Formats: sequence, C-alpha cells, structure tokens
Amino acid sequence: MTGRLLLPAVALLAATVFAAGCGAGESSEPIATTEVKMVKSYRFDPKTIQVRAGQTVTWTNEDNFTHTVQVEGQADHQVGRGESVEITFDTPGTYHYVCTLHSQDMDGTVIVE
Ligand SMILES: [Cu+2]
Repeated sequence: MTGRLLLPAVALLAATVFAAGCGAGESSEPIATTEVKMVKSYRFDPKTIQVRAGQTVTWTNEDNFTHTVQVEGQADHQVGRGESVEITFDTPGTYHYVCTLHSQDMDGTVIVE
C-alpha cells in the first residue's frame, strides 16, 4: 500500500487527549450516538460524539460533495455522496478526525469510554 504508519496506541492516545484539551472556538457537548452525518455543507454533525469501547461509528455523507474521514494516525476513508463508512473503536480515548479534502472546515471528535 502507501506505507502509512499506524502510530502505537499509547502515542495516539496521548496526542489526541492533548489536542482535545486545547480546543478553542465553538464548544460542542458530546452527543451519545454512533451516527455522524456529513450534512450540507462541509460539516460533521454532531461534531463531537461519545461511544463505548467496541462500538462502531458510521459516517454517512448527505452532502453534495465527496468527503473523507481520517482518524488521527489511521487510514483515510473516502466517502462519496450517499455513501457511508464504518470505523470501530476498541480502545478508550479521545480521537480527533478530519475530512482531508476540507480539513480547514471539517473536523470532529470521537470520545471512546
Ligand atoms: Cu470534506
């Protein structure tokens, strides 16, 4: 493949917890759900979700544009219009993710307990 490195879980956890602590701008309370929509336009909704370890989160693209979901340190998943992607979170922690096509506008957080 493209030689992407998977960070050790401990390093990933430390990095994401640290990043989450620096959150500025709009504060979004975590929503307990495993469903995230890419809604019109260029947004993840809800932006911050909370799940239990072992649960699978589904991102569904309802926007008119292709987006991606890339959890920090993991592979990028392209999600076309009307498509969805599922990612299972087995390890507790705070996981920041972005759409790599629109990283300035589209980011979110999965809190795994
Ligand atoms: Cu996008």
